[in-house]
Amino acid sequence: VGDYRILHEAALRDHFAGIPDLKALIGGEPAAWGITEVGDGNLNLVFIVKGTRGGVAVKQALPYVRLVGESWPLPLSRAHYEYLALSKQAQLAPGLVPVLLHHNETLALTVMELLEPHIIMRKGMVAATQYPGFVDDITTFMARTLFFTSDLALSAAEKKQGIAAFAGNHALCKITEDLIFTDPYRIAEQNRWTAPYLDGLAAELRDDMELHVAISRLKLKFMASPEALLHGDLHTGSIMVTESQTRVIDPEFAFYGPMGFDVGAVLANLLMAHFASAGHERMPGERQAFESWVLETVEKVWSEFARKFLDLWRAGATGDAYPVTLFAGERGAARLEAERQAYMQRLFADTVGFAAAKTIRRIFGLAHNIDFELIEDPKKRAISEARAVRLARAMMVETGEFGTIADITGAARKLRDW
Ligand code: SR1
Ligand code: MG
Repeated sequence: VGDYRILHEAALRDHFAGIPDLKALIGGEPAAWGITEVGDGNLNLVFIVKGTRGGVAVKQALPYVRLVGESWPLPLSRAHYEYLALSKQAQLAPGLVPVLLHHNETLALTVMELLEPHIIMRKGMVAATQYPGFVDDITTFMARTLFFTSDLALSAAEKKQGIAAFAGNHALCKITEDLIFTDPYRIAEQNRWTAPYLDGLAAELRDDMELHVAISRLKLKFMASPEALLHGDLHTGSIMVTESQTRVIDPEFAFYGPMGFDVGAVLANLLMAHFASAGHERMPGERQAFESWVLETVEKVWSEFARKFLDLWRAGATGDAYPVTLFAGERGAARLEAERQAYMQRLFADTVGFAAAKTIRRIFGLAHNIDFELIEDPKKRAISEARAVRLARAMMVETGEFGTIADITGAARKLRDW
């Protein structure tokens, strides 16, 4: 890997001291900079560097999975794909990703604006915080990044170049293929769940052939449907927020895949925050208010995403799919509009399935989320998790029963105990 080395605080200070632009941006003498490693994700090192003028966020890929250790090697090239994806997202959804300041390919290191006072959205939701600007921002991000990298907006040649540019990120895709689409449904060393309460449910998943067919169809769709450039890991731990701002971070899993995988990730993580809420200590009335806001947000995320995506399509379908010459005149316009609606219905069905897959992996797989993990009482945690799994199993196996987003939120409301 050439001159790659892991940069701990001292080495990072020396490295940045030699980069005039960064040195000026941070301000003051490098010896006086405050440097802290703050990474709590599963894969990388993350530092905050602060000086007299300002601060920056620094992400360095490790040659292995941080969560597991050196026994699980992982290519440094993921930093390249993350940088590429962030650059593309900045073009397509300006203001919704962090500003890129510096990238060093050899060190697998990227420097970005320090997002302050933003926090990881998942942490805010564990504290029952509502985010009024979230729906508008995340739906703009998804509609624009997905539409403008799809065959609806690109020529066939541009689209294939896009696919090729991200094709090397297959090791990150493999993590998803294993951890989301395979391991939770079989005995796998790294699986864990809230034992003993969920032992029975874990065994049921391993024996549920209809579920195995459904998850395998989703896996195939994930592997073989390069519809658009995905973020690839769009959970609420990859979103930083204030009450009025949203920034999408961490697209190291980016590749060309099925659009429903990103949209489903957002919906799944909102639904998990909803189910986890019952297990957290909340002020009187706070729980109802938060859970109601989350489900309204689920509804609006889908409806606003669909509206914005369709508006982009109606306004500027410059891609090679659906050639305009085939839909001339009033009859053609009407038929194309009906087809757009059918396209969104198929995308919704994919979204429902992927949302279910994203939920089950967080409860039975390797990587869990703090929405559930911070519920201290294991019995309460298991109750919240079991409700989420019950809905997810239905969404995955009986996807056709969930024709609208209200069918999902309606089912979630029925599982409440207030
Ligand atoms: C071993 S990596 C586990 C998970 O962390 C990332 O955030 C992705 O969600 C991945 O599946
Ligand atoms: Mg991440």
